[in-house]
Amino acid sequence: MRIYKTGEIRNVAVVGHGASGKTSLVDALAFVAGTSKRHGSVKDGTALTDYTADEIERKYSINLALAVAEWMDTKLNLIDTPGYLDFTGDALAGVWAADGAVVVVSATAGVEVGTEKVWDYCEQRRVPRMFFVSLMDKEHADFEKVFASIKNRLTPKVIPVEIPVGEGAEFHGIINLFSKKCHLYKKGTKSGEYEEVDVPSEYQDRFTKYSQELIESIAATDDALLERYLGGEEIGRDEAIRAMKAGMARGELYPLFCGAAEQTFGTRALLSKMVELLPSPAERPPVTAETWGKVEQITLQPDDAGPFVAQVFKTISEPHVGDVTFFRIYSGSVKNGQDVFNAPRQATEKLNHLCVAVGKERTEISELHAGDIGVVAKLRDTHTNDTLSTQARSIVLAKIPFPEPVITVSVEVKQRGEEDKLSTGLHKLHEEDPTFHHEYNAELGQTLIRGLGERHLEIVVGRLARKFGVHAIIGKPKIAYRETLRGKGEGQGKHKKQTGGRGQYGDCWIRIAPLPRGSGFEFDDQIVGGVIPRQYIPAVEKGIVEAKERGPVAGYPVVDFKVELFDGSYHDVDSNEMSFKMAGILAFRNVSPSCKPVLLEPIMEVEVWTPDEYQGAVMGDLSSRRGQILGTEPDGKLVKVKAHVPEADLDRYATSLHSITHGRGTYRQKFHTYEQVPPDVASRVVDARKKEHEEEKE
Ligand SMILES: Nc1nc2c(ncn2[C@@H]2O[C@H](COP(=O)(O)OP(=O)(O)OP(=O)(O)O)[C@@H](O)[C@H]2O)c(=O)[nH]1
Ligand SMILES: [Mg+2]
Repeated sequence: MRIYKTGEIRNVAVVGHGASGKTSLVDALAFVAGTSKRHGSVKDGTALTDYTADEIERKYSINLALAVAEWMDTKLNLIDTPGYLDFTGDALAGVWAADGAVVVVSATAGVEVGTEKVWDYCEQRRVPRMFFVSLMDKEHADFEKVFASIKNRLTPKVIPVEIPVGEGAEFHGIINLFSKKCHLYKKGTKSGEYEEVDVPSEYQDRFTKYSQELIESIAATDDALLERYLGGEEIGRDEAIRAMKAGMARGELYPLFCGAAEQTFGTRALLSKMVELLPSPAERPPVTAETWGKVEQITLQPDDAGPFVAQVFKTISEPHVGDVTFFRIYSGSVKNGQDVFNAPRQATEKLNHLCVAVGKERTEISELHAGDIGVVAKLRDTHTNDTLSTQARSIVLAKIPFPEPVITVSVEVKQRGEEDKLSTGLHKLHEEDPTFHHEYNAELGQTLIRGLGERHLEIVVGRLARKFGVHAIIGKPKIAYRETLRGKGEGQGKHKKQTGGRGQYGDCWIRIAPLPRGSGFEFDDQIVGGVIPRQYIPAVEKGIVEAKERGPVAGYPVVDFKVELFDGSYHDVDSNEMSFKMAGILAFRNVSPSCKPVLLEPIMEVEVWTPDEYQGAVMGDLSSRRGQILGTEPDGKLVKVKAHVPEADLDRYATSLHSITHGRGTYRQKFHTYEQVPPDVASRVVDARKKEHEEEKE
């Protein structure tokens, strides 16, 4: 592959809902351009950008992957992204690394949840976009309906540049509104070849209508052009394309294309328009960054003359290779074998075997220019979202705002003794994938993993087994229950032991009283007259603090109560700290069961965003989870529902919200308070806890 200069590069993210045909499209584009020698398919497991074992087995994309299509002396870096929301972190990363996007919308399904999601990412990054209506050859394909759904749900600024000839099984050509020609695909077309003919007479009316709409939309974005158009002047093709490109850069126009990638229909026109309408890195606004240490804001121009700065937007570990790092250069150029610097990690990295990736194949290249995307293997200390620069000019880019995890499960090793391997594996997987998090919760005695969905976490567990040889089992996270004392009580704790020689003696009297929720624990020393010597009083407190970690109801920590130490006695010889600590423990154990102990559970404050047609179902579901609805309010196009829900009833809530709202609902939760568990629920918790203790003993 030859070396491309900044102006000859287009970085294009291919985004859309799951199964809209992105991977098939990327494969077809690279094949039709001639850069890839084989036309692969998702069904056969040979698609260029679905090459990992997981993807081949499941037949959908999990990781973003790169392909290249060399077309019209331009290098199109195609970034294929996964459509499933569980892997949406990679869709975001793909958009971040790109300068333009092709939003793929299925001709049968129209705009879906995943389309809206990636549209938001493109809005955040302000990348120019074009639409591709895919699967035009599928039964029930409906171009008009899809066009209307884009208009209604995404943007009124969408404008067709092509219209299909036939739909579904009849689909066999495309009329191009710019060239005013019709491309008819021949039977057995392999690489997008077509016959160019005049617009068929039965399509003349539609052609006239859409052509007029197209030229009016373009003219409307440019005053001078509009004036000439209204004056009856003809606007030439090149001029119209220039104006359209400028309009797209300002977010005023979104052209729409169509085709059937599996049959390579519509691929040539799309390739040409990606080159002509999407910006090169040099045409994008400069990005801001900070110098390392001095924290001074700087602006990076996509120019070889600038300092080398690149962002790692993906790391993937491959069998027999190790970590492979994908990076996008924002400024400067880089040579094969060059030393670069990862400033926040203070690590020098050598870019040995600098490569360009086409699917799983990597081709070594001697240099890459500003704006290009490169791949390198075996960096030692560089992870997703890191910035690479040079020691002389250490610079850090703003991080890619990866989404926060929404689902938590516990993991446990199948085989004892593999705990260390588990924690190393989880740590490595987090460095690769910032939407995956893990922690060890000492109170629960569980390792918790968090991600964007159940499918995401299943994939993580699969990787643990394959890459790190750790077999882990997914389970339900435990709930951090508490206990409290609702009544007052009083009593003694006496520890006395006489075992020949020096004995042990500690004796104390305490009063327990409840405190308001959230107060924790208070210790009140009311000893007078030295009935317990000063030096032993902290020992009594220590004993109570230790004992309250296992409450009388089910052995959970006891909170929100006060202990008054008001009496006791001691022995001149046998009393010591240890004995008074024991006395404290015994006093708490004696008195607490009579203080109306109850179980408390964590209550979460939950905010759910849903389209209003699902509001009733969402609220009904929250109520059935013992939730208390606090209120609803409109928030943009959605309704926000606020509720207090016990954490115990929120297990896998993300999954049910997804199904209730057909994937359109999102939610956020945070800890609110502890509240008493209703008696029927409490008895179940107590029984389960007892069983757990018995199992532990076995
Ligand atoms: N009829 C028809 N089917 C297609 C076409 N393109 C893709 N498909 C099929 O549609 C399904 C989804 O295609 P993919 O290319 O995997 O879709 P994707 O958007 O990459 O899916 P995710 O990776 O899950 O987001 C596969 O079964 C393809 O064989 C097409 O042009 N025509
Ligand atoms: Mg795919």
